[in-house]
Amino acid sequence: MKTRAAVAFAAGQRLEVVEVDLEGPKAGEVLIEIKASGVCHTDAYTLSGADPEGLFPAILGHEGAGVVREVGAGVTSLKPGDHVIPLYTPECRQCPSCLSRKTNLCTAIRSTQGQGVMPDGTSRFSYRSQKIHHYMGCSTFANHTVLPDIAVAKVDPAAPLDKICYIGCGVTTGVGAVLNTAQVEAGATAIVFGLGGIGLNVIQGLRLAGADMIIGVDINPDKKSWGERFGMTHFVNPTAVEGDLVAHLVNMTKRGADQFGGADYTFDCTGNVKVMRMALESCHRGWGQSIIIGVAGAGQEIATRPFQLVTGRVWKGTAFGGARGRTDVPRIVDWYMAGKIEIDPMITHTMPLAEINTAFDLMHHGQSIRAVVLF
Ligand code: NAD
Ligand code: 022
Ligand code: ZN
Repeated sequence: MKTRAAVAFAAGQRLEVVEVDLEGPKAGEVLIEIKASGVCHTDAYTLSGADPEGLFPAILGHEGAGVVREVGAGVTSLKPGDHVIPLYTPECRQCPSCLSRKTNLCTAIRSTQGQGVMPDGTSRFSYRSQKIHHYMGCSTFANHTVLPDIAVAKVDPAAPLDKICYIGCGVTTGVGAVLNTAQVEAGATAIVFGLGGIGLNVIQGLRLAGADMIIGVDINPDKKSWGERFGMTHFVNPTAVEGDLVAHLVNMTKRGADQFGGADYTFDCTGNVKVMRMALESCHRGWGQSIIIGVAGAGQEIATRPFQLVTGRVWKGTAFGGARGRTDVPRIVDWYMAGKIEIDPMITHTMPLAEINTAFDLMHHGQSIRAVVLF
Protein backbone atom coordinates (compact mmCIF):
# COMPACT_ATOMS: atom_id res chain seq x y z
CA MET A 1 0.00 0.00 0.00
CA LYS A 2 0.93 3.68 -0.19
CA THR A 3 1.07 5.87 2.92
CA ARG A 4 2.22 9.36 3.79
CA ALA A 5 5.31 9.67 5.91
CA ALA A 6 7.92 12.19 7.02
CA VAL A 7 11.19 10.72 5.78
CA ALA A 8 14.64 11.54 7.17
CA PHE A 9 16.63 11.08 3.96
CA ALA A 10 19.96 12.16 5.43
CA ALA A 11 21.47 13.40 8.68
CA GLY A 12 21.15 17.11 9.33
CA GLN A 13 18.38 17.66 6.79
CA ARG A 14 14.76 18.53 7.41
CA LEU A 15 12.13 15.81 7.15
CA GLU A 16 10.38 15.44 3.80
CA VAL A 17 6.73 14.41 3.69
CA VAL A 18 6.26 11.98 0.80
CA GLU A 19 4.16 8.97 -0.23
CA VAL A 20 6.06 5.80 0.61
CA ASP A 21 5.36 2.15 -0.11
CA LEU A 22 4.48 -0.08 2.83
CA GLU A 23 4.32 -3.86 2.64
CA GLY A 24 1.59 -5.60 4.63
CA PRO A 25 2.23 -7.41 7.92
CA LYS A 26 4.08 -10.74 7.79
CA ALA A 27 3.65 -13.54 10.34
CA GLY A 28 3.56 -12.16 13.88
CA GLU A 29 3.20 -8.55 12.69
CA VAL A 30 0.42 -5.98 12.63
CA LEU A 31 -0.34 -3.00 10.40
CA ILE A 32 -1.31 0.10 12.38
CA GLU A 33 -2.92 3.32 11.18
CA ILE A 34 -1.17 6.02 13.23
CA LYS A 35 -3.54 8.77 14.35
CA ALA A 36 -1.13 10.90 16.39
CA SER A 37 2.56 11.03 17.22
CA GLY A 38 4.53 13.08 19.72
CA VAL A 39 7.90 14.48 18.72
CA CYS A 40 10.62 13.62 21.26
CA HIS A 41 14.29 14.53 21.74
CA THR A 42 15.65 11.26 20.46
CA ASP A 43 14.05 11.89 17.09
CA ALA A 44 15.91 15.21 16.86
CA TYR A 45 19.13 13.67 18.15
CA THR A 46 19.06 10.98 15.47
CA LEU A 47 18.05 13.42 12.74
CA SER A 48 20.94 15.73 13.66
CA GLY A 49 23.47 13.03 12.79
CA ALA A 50 24.99 13.09 16.30
CA ASP A 51 23.63 9.59 17.03
CA PRO A 52 26.35 7.14 15.90
CA GLU A 53 23.71 4.42 15.56
CA GLY A 54 21.40 6.55 13.40
CA LEU A 55 20.51 5.01 10.02
CA PHE A 56 19.31 6.82 6.89
CA PRO A 57 17.00 7.05 5.13
CA ALA A 58 14.58 6.35 7.97
CA ILE A 59 11.09 7.08 9.16
CA LEU A 60 11.55 8.45 12.69
CA GLY A 61 9.01 8.77 15.51
CA HIS A 62 8.49 6.51 18.53
CA GLU A 63 5.64 8.14 20.50
CA GLY A 64 2.48 7.22 18.64
CA ALA A 65 -1.05 5.95 18.99
CA GLY A 66 -3.33 4.41 16.40
CA VAL A 67 -5.68 1.65 15.29
CA VAL A 68 -4.86 -1.87 14.09
CA ARG A 69 -5.95 -2.28 10.45
CA GLU A 70 -4.56 -5.72 9.55
CA VAL A 71 -2.88 -8.61 11.36
CA GLY A 72 -0.38 -11.10 9.94
CA ALA A 73 -0.49 -14.89 10.23
CA GLY A 74 -0.52 -16.28 13.73
CA VAL A 75 -1.37 -13.03 15.52
CA THR A 76 -3.90 -13.73 18.28
CA SER A 77 -3.32 -10.91 20.76
CA LEU A 78 -4.64 -8.17 18.44
CA LYS A 79 -7.37 -7.71 15.83
CA PRO A 80 -8.37 -5.00 13.34
CA GLY A 81 -10.01 -2.09 15.13
CA ASP A 82 -8.01 -2.40 18.35
CA HIS A 83 -6.63 0.90 19.67
CA VAL A 84 -2.92 0.60 20.32
CA ILE A 85 0.33 2.29 21.35
CA PRO A 86 3.57 1.13 19.64
CA LEU A 87 6.38 0.12 22.02
CA TYR A 88 10.06 0.89 21.44
CA THR A 89 10.69 -1.49 24.33
CA PRO A 90 8.78 -4.69 23.46
CA GLU A 91 7.50 -7.26 25.94
CA CYS A 92 7.71 -10.83 24.57
CA ARG A 93 7.19 -12.49 27.98
CA GLN A 94 9.48 -15.34 26.84
CA CYS A 95 13.09 -14.11 26.62
CA PRO A 96 15.47 -14.47 29.58
CA SER A 97 15.06 -10.77 30.40
CA CYS A 98 11.25 -10.87 30.43
CA LEU A 99 11.28 -14.12 32.42
CA SER A 100 13.76 -12.71 34.95
CA ARG A 101 11.16 -10.22 36.23
CA LYS A 102 14.20 -8.03 36.99
CA THR A 103 14.21 -5.80 33.90
CA ASN A 104 11.91 -4.42 31.23
CA LEU A 105 14.63 -4.63 28.55
CA CYS A 106 13.17 -7.45 26.44
CA THR A 107 15.79 -8.90 24.11
CA ALA A 108 13.51 -10.76 21.66
CA ILE A 109 13.98 -8.35 18.72
CA ARG A 110 16.79 -6.19 20.07
CA SER A 111 19.38 -6.64 17.32
CA THR A 112 17.09 -6.22 14.32
CA GLN A 113 15.41 -3.20 15.94
CA GLY A 114 18.80 -1.53 16.27
CA GLN A 115 19.49 -2.27 12.61
CA GLY A 116 16.30 -0.50 11.54
CA VAL A 117 14.58 -3.62 10.23
CA MET A 118 11.80 -6.03 11.20
CA PRO A 119 12.67 -9.29 13.00
CA ASP A 120 13.00 -11.14 9.64
CA GLY A 121 15.80 -8.72 8.70
CA THR A 122 13.89 -6.76 6.08
CA SER A 123 12.14 -3.38 6.01
CA ARG A 124 8.45 -2.91 5.18
CA PHE A 125 9.04 0.68 3.97
CA SER A 126 10.47 1.79 0.65
CA TYR A 127 10.49 4.91 -1.53
CA ARG A 128 11.00 4.66 -5.30
CA SER A 129 12.18 1.07 -4.60
CA GLN A 130 14.87 2.27 -2.19
CA LYS A 131 14.74 0.71 1.30
CA ILE A 132 13.78 3.00 4.19
CA HIS A 133 14.77 2.02 7.73
CA HIS A 134 12.36 1.57 10.60
CA TYR A 135 13.24 3.61 13.73
CA MET A 136 13.23 2.33 17.32
CA GLY A 137 10.94 -0.37 16.01
CA CYS A 138 8.09 2.15 15.70
CA SER A 139 8.37 4.70 12.83
CA THR A 140 5.33 6.66 13.99
CA PHE A 141 5.95 9.61 11.63
CA ALA A 142 4.06 7.59 9.04
CA ASN A 143 0.29 7.38 8.63
CA HIS A 144 0.65 3.57 8.58
CA THR A 145 3.39 1.43 10.08
CA VAL A 146 4.11 -2.24 10.78
CA LEU A 147 5.22 -3.66 14.13
CA PRO A 148 5.72 -7.11 15.67
CA ASP A 149 2.77 -7.97 17.93
CA ILE A 150 5.07 -8.13 20.98
CA ALA A 151 5.77 -4.42 20.51
CA VAL A 152 2.13 -3.28 20.58
CA ALA A 153 0.08 -2.37 23.67
CA LYS A 154 -3.71 -2.67 23.34
CA VAL A 155 -5.45 0.18 25.16
CA ASP A 156 -8.93 1.46 26.11
CA PRO A 157 -10.69 2.41 22.83
CA ALA A 158 -12.40 5.31 24.62
CA ALA A 159 -9.07 7.05 25.27
CA PRO A 160 -8.24 9.99 22.95
CA LEU A 161 -5.37 8.93 20.69
CA ASP A 162 -4.19 12.53 20.22
CA LYS A 163 -3.37 12.64 23.96
CA ILE A 164 -2.37 9.09 24.90
CA CYS A 165 0.31 8.98 22.20
CA TYR A 166 2.45 10.76 24.83
CA ILE A 167 2.22 7.57 26.96
CA GLY A 168 4.27 5.91 24.21
CA CYS A 169 7.39 7.62 25.60
CA GLY A 170 7.36 10.69 27.85
CA VAL A 171 4.57 9.92 30.31
CA THR A 172 5.57 6.30 30.89
CA THR A 173 9.26 7.22 31.19
CA GLY A 174 8.65 9.90 33.84
CA VAL A 175 5.87 8.26 35.84
CA GLY A 176 7.48 4.82 35.49
CA ALA A 177 10.87 6.04 36.75
CA VAL A 178 9.14 7.02 40.01
CA LEU A 179 6.88 4.01 40.46
CA ASN A 180 8.91 1.16 38.88
CA THR A 181 12.57 2.17 39.06
CA ALA A 182 12.76 4.23 42.27
CA GLN A 183 9.62 2.77 43.90
CA VAL A 184 9.09 6.01 45.80
CA GLU A 185 7.07 5.70 49.01
CA ALA A 186 4.55 8.13 50.52
CA GLY A 187 6.18 10.89 52.55
CA ALA A 188 9.46 10.82 50.60
CA THR A 189 11.51 13.87 49.59
CA ALA A 190 12.60 14.19 45.95
CA ILE A 191 14.53 16.48 43.62
CA VAL A 192 13.86 16.59 39.88
CA PHE A 193 16.55 18.13 37.64
CA GLY A 194 15.14 19.41 34.34
CA LEU A 195 11.43 20.22 34.04
CA GLY A 196 10.76 19.38 30.41
CA GLY A 197 8.53 16.73 28.89
CA ILE A 198 10.11 14.06 31.10
CA GLY A 199 10.72 15.97 34.34
CA LEU A 200 7.11 17.16 34.57
CA ASN A 201 5.98 13.55 34.31
CA VAL A 202 8.41 12.60 37.09
CA ILE A 203 6.76 15.34 39.17
CA GLN A 204 3.27 13.99 38.56
CA GLY A 205 4.54 10.47 39.32
CA LEU A 206 5.89 11.77 42.64
CA ARG A 207 2.54 13.39 43.42
CA LEU A 208 0.83 10.06 42.65
CA ALA A 209 3.28 8.23 44.97
CA GLY A 210 2.50 10.68 47.79
CA ALA A 211 5.91 12.34 48.05
CA ASP A 212 5.95 15.19 50.63
CA MET A 213 8.61 17.49 49.24
CA ILE A 214 9.08 17.73 45.47
CA ILE A 215 11.88 20.13 44.52
CA GLY A 216 12.21 21.07 40.86
CA VAL A 217 15.51 22.40 39.48
CA ASP A 218 15.69 24.18 36.13
CA ILE A 219 17.77 27.00 34.62
CA ASN A 220 14.65 28.24 32.80
CA PRO A 221 12.57 30.37 35.23
CA ASP A 222 9.39 29.70 33.21
CA LYS A 223 9.51 26.13 34.49
CA LYS A 224 8.50 27.21 38.03
CA SER A 225 4.83 27.58 37.13
CA TRP A 226 4.97 24.45 34.94
CA GLY A 227 6.30 22.39 37.86
CA GLU A 228 3.77 23.76 40.33
CA ARG A 229 0.98 22.86 37.93
CA PHE A 230 1.83 19.13 38.39
CA GLY A 231 2.71 18.97 42.08
CA MET A 232 6.16 20.53 42.58
CA THR A 233 6.40 22.07 46.08
CA HIS A 234 9.70 24.03 45.74
CA PHE A 235 11.60 25.47 42.78
CA VAL A 236 15.33 26.15 42.52
CA ASN A 237 16.90 28.06 39.65
CA PRO A 238 20.62 27.19 39.74
CA THR A 239 21.55 30.53 38.19
CA ALA A 240 19.96 32.30 41.19
CA VAL A 241 21.72 30.20 43.84
CA GLU A 242 24.78 31.74 45.46
CA GLY A 243 27.49 29.16 46.07
CA ASP A 244 27.23 25.44 45.60
CA LEU A 245 23.94 24.08 44.23
CA VAL A 246 24.39 20.65 45.84
CA ALA A 247 25.01 22.19 49.28
CA HIS A 248 21.92 24.36 48.80
CA LEU A 249 19.74 21.37 47.92
CA VAL A 250 21.15 19.22 50.74
CA ASN A 251 20.37 22.02 53.16
CA MET A 252 16.81 22.38 51.84
CA THR A 253 16.15 18.70 52.45
CA LYS A 254 17.38 18.54 56.09
CA ARG A 255 14.64 17.16 58.31
CA GLY A 256 14.17 17.13 62.09
CA ALA A 257 17.13 15.93 64.16
CA ASP A 258 18.98 14.52 61.13
CA GLN A 259 22.28 16.39 60.80
CA PHE A 260 22.62 15.23 57.20
CA GLY A 261 20.42 16.49 54.42
CA GLY A 262 19.79 15.17 50.94
CA ALA A 263 16.70 13.88 49.19
CA ASP A 264 15.44 10.31 49.41
CA TYR A 265 15.22 10.27 45.60
CA THR A 266 16.69 12.45 42.85
CA PHE A 267 16.08 12.27 39.10
CA ASP A 268 18.17 13.56 36.21
CA CYS A 269 15.89 14.59 33.35
CA THR A 270 18.45 16.73 31.49
CA GLY A 271 20.88 14.29 29.87
CA ASN A 272 23.75 16.52 31.12
CA VAL A 273 26.48 14.45 32.82
CA LYS A 274 27.42 17.33 35.17
CA VAL A 275 23.81 17.47 36.32
CA MET A 276 23.82 13.69 36.80
CA ARG A 277 26.68 14.09 39.27
CA MET A 278 24.86 16.85 41.15
CA ALA A 279 21.75 14.66 41.27
CA LEU A 280 23.70 11.80 42.83
CA GLU A 281 25.46 14.03 45.34
CA SER A 282 22.25 15.72 46.46
CA CYS A 283 20.61 12.48 47.54
CA HIS A 284 20.84 11.38 51.17
CA ARG A 285 23.82 9.42 52.47
CA GLY A 286 22.96 5.90 53.55
CA TRP A 287 19.83 5.44 51.49
CA GLY A 288 19.39 8.07 48.77
CA GLN A 289 18.77 6.85 45.26
CA SER A 290 19.54 8.86 42.13
CA ILE A 291 17.88 7.83 38.89
CA ILE A 292 19.38 8.75 35.52
CA ILE A 293 16.64 9.23 32.93
CA GLY A 294 18.34 11.72 30.62
CA VAL A 295 20.22 10.23 27.68
CA ALA A 296 23.68 11.78 27.34
CA GLY A 297 25.41 12.33 24.02
CA ALA A 298 27.56 9.55 22.56
CA GLY A 299 30.90 9.12 24.32
CA GLN A 300 30.00 11.16 27.43
CA GLU A 301 31.06 9.86 30.84
CA ILE A 302 29.78 10.35 34.37
CA ALA A 303 32.03 10.90 37.36
CA THR A 304 31.82 11.08 41.13
CA ARG A 305 34.01 10.12 44.08
CA PRO A 306 33.54 6.47 45.11
CA PHE A 307 32.95 7.83 48.63
CA GLN A 308 29.53 8.97 47.43
CA LEU A 309 28.54 5.33 46.78
CA VAL A 310 30.49 3.81 49.67
CA THR A 311 28.37 5.96 51.95
CA GLY A 312 25.25 4.26 50.67
CA ARG A 313 23.95 6.31 47.79
CA VAL A 314 22.60 4.29 44.87
CA TRP A 315 23.05 5.34 41.22
CA LYS A 316 20.47 3.80 38.87
CA GLY A 317 19.36 4.28 35.30
CA THR A 318 16.04 3.62 33.65
CA ALA A 319 14.82 2.95 30.12
CA PHE A 320 11.16 3.63 29.33
CA GLY A 321 10.56 4.09 33.06
CA GLY A 322 11.19 0.42 33.72
CA ALA A 323 7.79 -0.26 32.16
CA ARG A 324 6.79 -3.59 30.66
CA GLY A 325 4.93 -2.11 27.75
CA ARG A 326 2.11 -4.52 27.00
CA THR A 327 1.30 -4.82 30.71
CA ASP A 328 1.99 -1.33 32.06
CA VAL A 329 1.05 1.01 29.19
CA PRO A 330 -2.68 0.01 29.20
CA ARG A 331 -2.73 0.64 32.97
CA ILE A 332 -1.27 4.12 32.51
CA VAL A 333 -3.93 4.85 29.89
CA ASP A 334 -6.53 3.77 32.49
CA TRP A 335 -4.97 6.12 35.07
CA TYR A 336 -5.28 8.96 32.58
CA MET A 337 -8.93 8.08 31.89
CA ALA A 338 -9.59 7.95 35.66
CA GLY A 339 -8.02 11.39 36.17
CA LYS A 340 -5.09 10.09 38.24
CA ILE A 341 -2.55 11.59 35.85
CA GLU A 342 -2.77 14.55 33.49
CA ILE A 343 -1.61 14.80 29.91
CA ASP A 344 -3.62 17.48 28.10
CA PRO A 345 -1.87 20.59 29.46
CA MET A 346 1.57 19.21 28.56
CA ILE A 347 0.64 18.97 24.88
CA THR A 348 1.41 22.57 24.07
CA HIS A 349 1.35 22.32 20.27
CA THR A 350 -0.35 20.23 17.58
CA MET A 351 0.18 20.29 13.83
CA PRO A 352 -0.55 18.27 10.69
CA LEU A 353 2.18 15.94 9.34
CA ALA A 354 3.03 18.48 6.64
CA GLU A 355 4.27 20.86 9.36
CA ILE A 356 6.29 18.33 11.35
CA ASN A 357 9.52 20.32 10.96
CA THR A 358 7.92 23.09 13.03
CA ALA A 359 7.69 20.61 15.93
CA PHE A 360 11.46 20.14 15.77
CA ASP A 361 12.02 23.93 15.70
CA LEU A 362 9.80 24.40 18.77
CA MET A 363 11.71 21.69 20.63
CA HIS A 364 15.10 23.16 19.72
CA HIS A 365 14.02 26.55 21.02
CA GLY A 366 12.57 25.10 24.25
CA GLN A 367 9.15 26.51 23.37
CA SER A 368 7.15 23.29 23.64
CA ILE A 369 6.67 20.71 26.35
CA ARG A 370 5.24 18.33 23.76
CA ALA A 371 4.28 18.89 20.15
CA VAL A 372 1.98 16.26 18.63
CA VAL A 373 1.51 15.57 14.94
CA LEU A 374 -2.08 14.70 14.02
CA PHE A 375 -2.81 12.50 10.99
P1 NAD B 1 13.45 18.91 27.55
O1 NAD B 1 14.42 19.62 26.70
O2 NAD B 1 11.99 19.14 27.32
O3 NAD B 1 13.74 19.26 29.07
C1 NAD B 1 15.01 19.42 29.60
C2 NAD B 1 14.93 20.49 30.69
O4 NAD B 1 16.18 20.53 31.38
C3 NAD B 1 14.66 21.90 30.15
O5 NAD B 1 13.57 22.48 30.85
C4 NAD B 1 15.97 22.63 30.43
O6 NAD B 1 15.77 24.01 30.73
C5 NAD B 1 16.49 21.88 31.64
N1 NAD B 1 17.95 21.98 31.82
C6 NAD B 1 18.92 21.96 30.88
N2 NAD B 1 20.14 22.07 31.44
C7 NAD B 1 19.95 22.16 32.77
C8 NAD B 1 20.81 22.30 33.90
N3 NAD B 1 22.13 22.39 33.74
N4 NAD B 1 20.26 22.33 35.14
C9 NAD B 1 18.92 22.27 35.30
N5 NAD B 1 18.03 22.15 34.26
C10 NAD B 1 18.55 22.10 33.03
O7 NAD B 1 13.77 17.35 27.44
P2 NAD B 1 12.83 16.11 27.84
O8 NAD B 1 11.93 15.77 26.74
O9 NAD B 1 12.23 16.37 29.17
O10 NAD B 1 13.93 14.94 27.95
C11 NAD B 1 14.88 14.95 28.97
C12 NAD B 1 15.89 13.83 28.78
O11 NAD B 1 15.27 12.56 28.97
C13 NAD B 1 16.52 13.78 27.39
O12 NAD B 1 17.90 13.53 27.55
C14 NAD B 1 15.84 12.59 26.75
O13 NAD B 1 16.62 12.00 25.74
C15 NAD B 1 15.68 11.69 27.95
N6 NAD B 1 14.73 10.56 27.83
C16 NAD B 1 15.10 9.36 28.36
C17 NAD B 1 14.26 8.27 28.30
C18 NAD B 1 14.63 6.96 28.93
O14 NAD B 1 13.94 5.97 28.71
N7 NAD B 1 15.69 6.90 29.71
C19 NAD B 1 13.01 8.40 27.65
C20 NAD B 1 12.65 9.63 27.14
C21 NAD B 1 13.51 10.72 27.23
C1 022 C 1 13.33 7.77 24.20
N1 022 C 1 14.59 7.68 24.65
C2 022 C 1 15.06 8.93 24.79
C3 022 C 1 14.07 9.77 24.43
N2 022 C 1 13.01 9.04 24.07
C4 022 C 1 15.27 6.50 24.91
C5 022 C 1 16.43 6.23 24.23
C6 022 C 1 17.14 5.08 24.51
C7 022 C 1 16.68 4.18 25.47
C8 022 C 1 15.48 4.45 26.12
C9 022 C 1 14.79 5.61 25.84
C10 022 C 1 17.43 3.02 25.80
C11 022 C 1 17.96 2.74 27.03
C12 022 C 1 18.63 1.52 26.92
C13 022 C 1 18.50 1.09 25.63
N3 022 C 1 17.77 2.01 24.92
C14 022 C 1 19.05 -0.18 25.10
C15 022 C 1 18.04 -1.27 25.20
C16 022 C 1 18.67 -2.64 24.93
O1 022 C 1 19.81 -2.71 24.51
O2 022 C 1 17.95 -3.61 25.15
C17 022 C 1 17.44 1.90 23.58
C18 022 C 1 16.17 1.47 23.20
C19 022 C 1 15.82 1.36 21.84
C20 022 C 1 16.77 1.65 20.86
C21 022 C 1 18.03 2.07 21.24
C22 022 C 1 18.37 2.20 22.59
C23 022 C 1 16.42 1.50 19.42
O3 022 C 1 15.41 0.96 19.08
N4 022 C 1 17.21 1.99 18.50
C24 022 C 1 15.12 1.15 24.22
ZN1 ZN D 1 11.13 9.60 23.46
